[in-house]
Amino acid sequence: MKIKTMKHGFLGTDQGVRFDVDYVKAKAVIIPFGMEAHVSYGAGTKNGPKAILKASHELNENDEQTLQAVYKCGLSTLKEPKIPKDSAKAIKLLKETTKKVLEDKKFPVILGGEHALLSGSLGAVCEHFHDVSILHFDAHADLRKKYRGSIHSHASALRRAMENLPIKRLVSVGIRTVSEVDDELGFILREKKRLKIFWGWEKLLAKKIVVAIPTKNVYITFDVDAFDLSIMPSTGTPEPGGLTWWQTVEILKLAFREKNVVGFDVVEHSPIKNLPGPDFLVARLIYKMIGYKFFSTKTKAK
Ligand SMILES: [Mn+2]
Repeated sequence: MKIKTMKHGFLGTDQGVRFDVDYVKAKAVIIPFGMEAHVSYGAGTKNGPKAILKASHELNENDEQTLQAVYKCGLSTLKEPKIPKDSAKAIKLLKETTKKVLEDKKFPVILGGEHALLSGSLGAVCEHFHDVSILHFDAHADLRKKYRGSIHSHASALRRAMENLPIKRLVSVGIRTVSEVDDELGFILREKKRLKIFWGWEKLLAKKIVVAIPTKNVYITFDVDAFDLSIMPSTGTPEPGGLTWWQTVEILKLAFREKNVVGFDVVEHSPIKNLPGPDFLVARLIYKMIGYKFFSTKTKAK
């Protein structure tokens, strides 16, 4: 598979300083993938990657907690491909792309797009690494057997992963809505061992969450509707009672410190015109996560 990168990708250039590197030198590779085959309510996740990249151009290069210039790890952004309308084909394309990035010993960062893309990125991760668990942030469990006739729906994303891939455990954080139909609640009640849910109403302690992950290798899948809708309204099916910024960042920081995070996606961002705040939030989240991957979080700004 041939890799095509884009100029002025994640972080881009500022005042003549280029913040990205050529693909061969990159440690982290941004994969924009605005898949949108199934829509439950609000449409627009296909515009997610573009809005995130645009907002990223306005970010400061230093992380304010570690004072590290995160881009120095080596960032490269792929050109967004033409995404097939057929979900199975789209998933296959993302799987091949992620596989190539992993084979080149780089860290994949997927910008969604709808949650259904997980089967592609995680499929590649599971072929490359043994003993993988999922750390999942979401308002929804996404464990339906199928949804509105489709097995590839975003509402079934984690169910597909649990059924089709050798996932050791799924640890879901911030869940605050489940369905009784399509065997979602039934699955949750049955799969006590391979599944741990930290509900949105619980006191979400980072340590407790990270300890629940049994393996060293972890893939993080982050649905932006995990955040409270007051700070993250730009998503198709928002739910009240979600996570705050620092609460989320604390959990991520510990996960990256204690585990070998092998890749992550950020999905379901559906930008609202003339409301740039959520675009910035998502871009910052991604930049922070890359920083946590490549830099020690032991040093702190005073
Ligand atoms: Mn969701």
